[in-house]
Amino acid sequence: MYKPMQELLIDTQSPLLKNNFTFGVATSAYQIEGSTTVEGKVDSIWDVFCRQEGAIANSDSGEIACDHFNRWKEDIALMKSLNIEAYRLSISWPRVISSIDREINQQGLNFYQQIIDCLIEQGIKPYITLYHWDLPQYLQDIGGWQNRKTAEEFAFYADIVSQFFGDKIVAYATFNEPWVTSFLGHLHGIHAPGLQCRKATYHSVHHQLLAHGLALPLLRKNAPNSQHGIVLNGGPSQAATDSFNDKYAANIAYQEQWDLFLSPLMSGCYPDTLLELYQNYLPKNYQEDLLIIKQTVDYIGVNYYTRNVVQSATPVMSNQYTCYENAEATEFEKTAMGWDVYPQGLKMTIDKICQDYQLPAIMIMENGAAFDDKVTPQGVDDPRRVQYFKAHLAVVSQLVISGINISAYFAWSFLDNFEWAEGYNKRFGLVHVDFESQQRTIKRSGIAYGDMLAFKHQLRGDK
Ligand code: IFM
Repeated sequence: MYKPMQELLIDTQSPLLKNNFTFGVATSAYQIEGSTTVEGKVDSIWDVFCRQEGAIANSDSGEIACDHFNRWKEDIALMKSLNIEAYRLSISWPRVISSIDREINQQGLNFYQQIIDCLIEQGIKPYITLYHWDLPQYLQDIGGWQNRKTAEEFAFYADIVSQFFGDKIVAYATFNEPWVTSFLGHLHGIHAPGLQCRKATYHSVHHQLLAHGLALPLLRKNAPNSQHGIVLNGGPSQAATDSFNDKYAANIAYQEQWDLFLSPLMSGCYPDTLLELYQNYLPKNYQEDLLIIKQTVDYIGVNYYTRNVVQSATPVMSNQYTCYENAEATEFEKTAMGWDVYPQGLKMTIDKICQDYQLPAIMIMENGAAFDDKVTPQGVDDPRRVQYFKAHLAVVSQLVISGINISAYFAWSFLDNFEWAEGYNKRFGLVHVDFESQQRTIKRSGIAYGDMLAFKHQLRGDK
């Protein structure tokens, strides 16, 4: 009998090896699909942003990406060969709703339907993210997330998608990492739409939260047996020094990453400290929306990669006042993104958010690392990624043993893909992609992930 190597989850008693825990892989539409102008798909803000000179490393774009639009069958077969239990993909809004007049693009819906049906046929559970950053450009043209109407349009889009797929989807996520869209896209200007404005940032936060709140009842009506939630990102914020200013900065950074979202979502109010600083940047009458935003969710998704080491900064411009910046932290191993490998930060983060809020189940919706992988005749040996997963899975195990309700873990990412402003240089995949030939090669980490799942299924006596 085939004996899978069990190098990722050393503790064979781990609760993660039980049936009620799900292991998956994740991707997002713009990062893998390519075919950005076919079958009625219109521009997203990322199509437009990538055309701006200097916006993306190496002038890369998602135009071809992993050509998943044409290769999805092969990709699902690869997933199946790795014993993957669940696949978290995102739907491209501009593939599905093609104009400001709410034209529905049936071809776009059909594209996702074939994928979802194929996943179900293969016994892989589909998880869907409705917004993974590719806002239709026609909405950006009326102000994007700065305009309340975008929240209403999101609810319409969520309604259409969930009417179409209903309960076939195990879990819907309204938003992926609204912090990133708001802060990297509207304050730091390094993501689409490339703005640098504090007011735009807080409007974006509020309107995404409102969109979530407007969509949730529709999702529940259309897919009463699916789980519904939202996915946030971040880690612990640690002050670079013991100075009062750095500690203050670290606290604000933490609150903007977590409390700015969790507090309205779970408690129906924005955090006092942030209101004192930034109330004027929120839309007028924002209070009236708080009741809509606070919906019961079935889960909170957490994307964890690293910690943030923060120091206080001098304000740059009055309208983009930012009191903190990331500090260079040197003592930990770094990934190719320059991020510290810091598995204990996952525990610190989850312990803290569970202490501060009454949370439903938690799903780790993304976790992973970029390294400079090389293909050799022997394959792609990525021991540091194997080690990264091993260390983080040990933490997830610990958290579950300590009584925290974590029900799923998704590795980011299934395939090497378009890493936003970094282009194709940063490889996060369990599967290596040669972007010239589109050749896929399963990395050692992918084999290890597949072996862990083979072991789990053997242990559980699955066929
Ligand atoms: O690639 C991204 C993903 O789109 C969102 N979460 C973080 C990943 C790595 O940067």
